Amino acid sequence: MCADIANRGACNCSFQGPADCTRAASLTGRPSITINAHSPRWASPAVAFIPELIMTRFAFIAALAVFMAAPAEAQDITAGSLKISAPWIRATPKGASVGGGYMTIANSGTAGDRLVGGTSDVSNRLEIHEMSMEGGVMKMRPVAGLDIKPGQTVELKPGGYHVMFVGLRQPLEQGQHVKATLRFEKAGDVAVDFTVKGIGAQDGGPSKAHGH
Ligand SMILES: [Cu+2]
Repeated sequence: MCADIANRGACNCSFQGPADCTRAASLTGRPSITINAHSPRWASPAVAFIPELIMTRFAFIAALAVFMAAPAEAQDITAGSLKISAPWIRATPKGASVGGGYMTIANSGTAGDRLVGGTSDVSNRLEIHEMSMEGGVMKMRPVAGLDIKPGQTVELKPGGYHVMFVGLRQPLEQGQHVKATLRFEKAGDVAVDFTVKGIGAQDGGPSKAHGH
């Protein structure tokens, strides 16, 4: 049964016969259906008979593969005299309503600029927050803006300033990329791609009691 394909190690023969195998192979344009090994639902002969579903699923997995092949680290972004480096956001547990975003913003110009807000694809709002120790307790509060003076490099990091994705519409998973737009008084709107790092990621400084 489906010996031709099985001999090439491409079909796990979870399909029920030669006809199914040939059909599935021709649908994908090539016989390497190694996805079989990881997707139990593919093993159902009933599913295999629905070409549209197969194609949809295959296209989805292909898209996912491209997505996952994206660079692990986000690129630096230059906007006017500002350079935004290593933007990252911490992964969130299921059901979390907020997530913290961090980056370094350097101003090489002769005029100051100010981060005043932004928007994101994954949350209802994007706020600028400051964390500080108050009476031995780490607290955070929203601020209207964050100045980046001429020649200054401002670090947004756990335990300090950060952008807060408020009203998350989905959990943030490690390895994902989150698109956001940061608004600066002078540089204007700047598109930033945040890399989602692990829930325990620190990259400098403690980040306790980081909830609302
Ligand atoms: Cu916050």
